[in-house]
Amino acid sequence: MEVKNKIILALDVPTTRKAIEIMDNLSDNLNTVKIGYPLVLAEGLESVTRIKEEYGCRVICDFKVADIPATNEKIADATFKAGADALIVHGFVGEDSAASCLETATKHGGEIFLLTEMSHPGAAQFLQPVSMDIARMGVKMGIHNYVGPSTRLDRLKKIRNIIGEDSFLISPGVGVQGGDPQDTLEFANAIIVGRSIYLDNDPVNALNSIIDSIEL
Ligand code: FNU
Repeated sequence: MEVKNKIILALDVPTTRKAIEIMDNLSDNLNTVKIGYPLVLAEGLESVTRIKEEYGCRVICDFKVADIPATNEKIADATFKAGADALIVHGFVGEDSAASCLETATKHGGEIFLLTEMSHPGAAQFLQPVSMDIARMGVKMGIHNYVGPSTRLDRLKKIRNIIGEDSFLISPGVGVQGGDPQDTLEFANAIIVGRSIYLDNDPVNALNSIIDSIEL
């Protein structure tokens, strides 16, 4: 997966109209976006289909899927039918649940990203003690793509060591949550950025500043 400028835009905006307004200004410098519950719960999975059709970009659906295998399969099926290219899946629910998403993704020619450790402070409470085991589970399952935190680079480095150089690691937490773009890219293949871009008075300039700050 080649991510243009190594930046994935998190489109956590309340309407498809707003997402389109942002993408009209930024799409020249991006080829991958991430769409999650804020937009899809407001506007439906049509928002995924629409963004995909309009910009031809790669869409990663951030649904942090964490249910029993049978339900995960239904969630994954609906997501890929809507046009998603990839789906973010929680690892803590166990191998069978993640495998169900992986199998469904493969059936649709899509991919999954396994979420290891999250970027917010609360991730240290329950998730952190098992996050490296989740990464190891992913390797055992043959999963290629992972999500890890830009807010704890020591942990991101450990995740990279476990999954190996050939795996694809994307990292949220850059900007508002405190992570640094260039430092994160020492371990991650691409960064996920949301508010630092779409909340800026000048999103084009905000995106360009991040691009300028990183070595491509
Ligand atoms: P921004 N996100 C995250 N941390 O922030 N998917 C994680 O550990 C994780 C995520 C998402 O802070 C978050 O939901 F697994 O505005 C949001 O969509 O730059 C984006 O990454 C970060 O947004």
